[in-house]
Amino acid sequence: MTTKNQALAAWVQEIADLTRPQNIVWCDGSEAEYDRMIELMISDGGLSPLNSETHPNCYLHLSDPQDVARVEHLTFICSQDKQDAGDNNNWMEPADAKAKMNDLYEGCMQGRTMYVIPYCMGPIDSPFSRCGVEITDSPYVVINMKLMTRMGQKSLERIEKEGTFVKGLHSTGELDPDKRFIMHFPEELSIMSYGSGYGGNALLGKKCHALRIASWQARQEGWLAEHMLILGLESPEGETHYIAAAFPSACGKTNLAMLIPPEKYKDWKIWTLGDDIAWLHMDDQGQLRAINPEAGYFGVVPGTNAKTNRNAYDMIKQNTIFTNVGTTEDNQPWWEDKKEGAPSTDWKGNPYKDGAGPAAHPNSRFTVSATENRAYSSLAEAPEGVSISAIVFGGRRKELAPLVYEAKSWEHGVLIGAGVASETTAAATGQVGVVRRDPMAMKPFCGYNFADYWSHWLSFAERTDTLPKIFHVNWFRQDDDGNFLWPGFSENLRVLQWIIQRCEGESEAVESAIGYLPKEDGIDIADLDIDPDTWKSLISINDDQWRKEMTEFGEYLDSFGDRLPKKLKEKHQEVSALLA
Ligand code: GTP
Ligand code: SPV
Ligand code: MN
Repeated sequence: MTTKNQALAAWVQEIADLTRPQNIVWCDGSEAEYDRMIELMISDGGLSPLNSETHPNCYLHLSDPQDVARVEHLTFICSQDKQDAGDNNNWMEPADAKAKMNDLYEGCMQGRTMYVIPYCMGPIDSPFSRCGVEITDSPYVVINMKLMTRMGQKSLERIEKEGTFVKGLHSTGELDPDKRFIMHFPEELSIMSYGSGYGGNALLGKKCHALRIASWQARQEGWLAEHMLILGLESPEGETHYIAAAFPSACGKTNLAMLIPPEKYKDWKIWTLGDDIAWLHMDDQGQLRAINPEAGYFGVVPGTNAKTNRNAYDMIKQNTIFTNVGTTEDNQPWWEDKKEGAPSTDWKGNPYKDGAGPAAHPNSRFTVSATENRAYSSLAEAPEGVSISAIVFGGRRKELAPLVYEAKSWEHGVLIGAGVASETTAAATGQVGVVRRDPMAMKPFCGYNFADYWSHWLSFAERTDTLPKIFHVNWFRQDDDGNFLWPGFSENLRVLQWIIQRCEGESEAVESAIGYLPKEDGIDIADLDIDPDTWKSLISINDDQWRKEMTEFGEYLDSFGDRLPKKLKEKHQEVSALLA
């Protein structure tokens, strides 16, 4: 296999000359190819088969222990002008970045196979989809890209027809944390990644292309590339509303996207369209429509059990790649809060020792095709996407943010999105559990200056008057002993119901400075074990805390200087004045 596209053929040759692989393989995306790659990886130790009776066609990959999460401090946006990347990104001059990377790439694939992976982000026949080609020397990347994207022959055909594609070059290199960089060149639609084999650092279609590069393109072309799940909420009457929700990494997107309603609401249904990324376009009628550019899930394993997420739990019993989990004595995958079995080995492949840390790495992941999910929406592959009724922002906050509140307007909603702050998680290297500002859950993923990004968000109000309503949720409020105040998971359905009722004008709300809050009986919790005071605190605000929050948020906004949209500043002042 090779290609009719001259630019692609020339680029592949150029990279081969630079990296000097032993051989070059063009990936066709077939099942036979996947099976061959699995065999190859088993034979060279990159994968081990799991118990084939309990987990048919499931495999375990253990990363280098120093390479188990995204590396935000080593991730750069290399725009011509530093200000275009903004203070929200690390920046490097493009020529310097390329020189640095080319040094690392020089001869790096000697003795290795270079894989050429054409892929399509989004349904292959959707006008909103975008293609890319990832060149990699990692078989792990090949099998993950097969599950996560539309990969292979069909994508190559689309590339040959359209003539454009995002160029992604990846090498695992020496896996040396001091020789690890994830560089983005948005003006050239290209990505260079070196020194990591892990998830968002290495599967370049995901965060690098579908968020950082795509967000840059989306701004120029009038759409949005967001760190959002997409779900359909179907009522017993058979009416379905679609919701897109942005929560930071490891803050509940996959779980919400696959939610199984509690017993009391068993006639309701949640359909999954996507669990991590949404591309949003405005249609001719002024409706915001969403597609999921991905075709599979790279989801957090720990915490997944029959109670928290039955759909995911069952989905990962077959045809799944596990990365950095432990195993049981009979070679089943094991992780913390699985609520079944016991660990025998840990994520480093050592015998499990009680008290010596978790068996599964907190950022251990499953990779599985979306078609394995029994809640996968029949519209997930629709080229035109689905019409979005509500946009939801959220974060992990022990205090401050109420369970749910609603923006008073689109512009106010943009302020709420820009105000998202959340406790850091194991999805990225660094300290866990510290609150940091994470606007729209895009801090690690927005490929350009946040000030310009907020202007872009605000600009949608000028284009239509039928935009979705905007909400904010927080499933993670805690008491002084660290217990969650809200049961979460399935019970989050009750909050989604309120959100849809608000969209339909069916539920009254209480106006507050920060937005509309539910009335005490606005969300049915009669059958839940929540005492009245706790409930009140979940759906009200503490003015002192909020005054402090708005001051800090205001300082953060001001740090963007002249580029900060005036409208956002006005909205911030409006809310602050209401709290004064
Ligand atoms: P990324 O894949 O990193 O983008 O993460 P995500 O946003 O998809 O998060 P995910 O759904 O995988 O959840 C991350 C962690 O949060 C898991 O350990 C879940 O068990 C936990 N979690 C998810 N939803 C809830 C909830 O409603 N309440 C509580 N307490 N925990 C939750
Ligand atoms: C995230 O960190 O938000 C993820 C996992 O979804 S990764 O693909 O590594 O970015
Ligand atoms: Mn994510």
